[in-house]
Amino acid sequence: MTPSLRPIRLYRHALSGHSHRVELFLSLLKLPVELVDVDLARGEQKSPEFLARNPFGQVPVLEDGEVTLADSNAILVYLATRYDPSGRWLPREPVAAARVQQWLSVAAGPLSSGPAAARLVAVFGTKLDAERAKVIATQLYSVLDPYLATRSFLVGETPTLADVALYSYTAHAPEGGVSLEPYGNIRAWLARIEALPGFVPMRRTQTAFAA
Ligand SMILES: N[C@@H](CCC(=O)N[C@@H](CS)C(=O)NCC(=O)O)C(=O)O
Repeated sequence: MTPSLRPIRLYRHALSGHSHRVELFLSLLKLPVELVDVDLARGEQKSPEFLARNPFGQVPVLEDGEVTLADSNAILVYLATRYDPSGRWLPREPVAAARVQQWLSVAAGPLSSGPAAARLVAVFGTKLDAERAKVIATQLYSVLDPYLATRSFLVGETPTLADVALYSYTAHAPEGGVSLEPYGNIRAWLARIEALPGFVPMRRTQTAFAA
C-alpha cells in the first residue's frame, strides 16, 4: 500500500501509555503525525463523535486516510505492516513473528493489569486494587528482568514491536509505586530504547519516586 495523502492523525492523551506506544512507534518510523488530544477527564472519549471512531470509547485511535483503527497493539501491527517494508519491527519469520505476538499479549495482559493499573490508581485515582496490581507487576518484572540478562531486546538483537509495546508502562511504573530499582536488566533495556533514533518520551507525572 502506498502512504495516504492526508497526514496520519492520532487521537491520544498525553499521559496514556497506550497512546504513547503508538506515538513512539510513529516517531521511530519517522512518520509525520497530527496529534489530537482527547480530554479523558471530561469524558470526551464517550461522546457520540468519538464512539463512532472507537465504540470502546478509549484512546488511542489512529486515522490514516480511509482507515480508522483502535487498540494500541493493533495500530502497531498496522503501522509496521504498512510502513516498514524491511519487516524489522514485525518479522515475517514464523518463530520471531510468534515471539513478538507473545509480548503483545503480555502488554495487553499483565503489563496492563499490573504496572499500568497501579499507575492509574496513583496518578488518576482510578478505583482499582492497587495491591493486586503491584503483585502482578512484581511477577511480570521477576520474569522480564532475568529474560533480559542475555538479550539486548525482547525478540532478537534489534528492536521490534515487542519492545515498543512494553516500553511506556514499564518506564513509568515508578509513578504507580512500582520501583525498578531491583531490575537492572530492565533499566538497561529501557536505556537502549531511549537511545534509539527517533525516541520520544512520555511526560512524567509528580507521583514518580526514584527508580
Ligand atoms: N486495549 C486498549 C486499551 C486502551 C486504554 O485503556 N485507554 C485508556 C487510556 S490509557 C482510555 O482511553 N481510558 C478512558 C476510558 O476507558 O474511558 C489499547 O491497547 O489501546
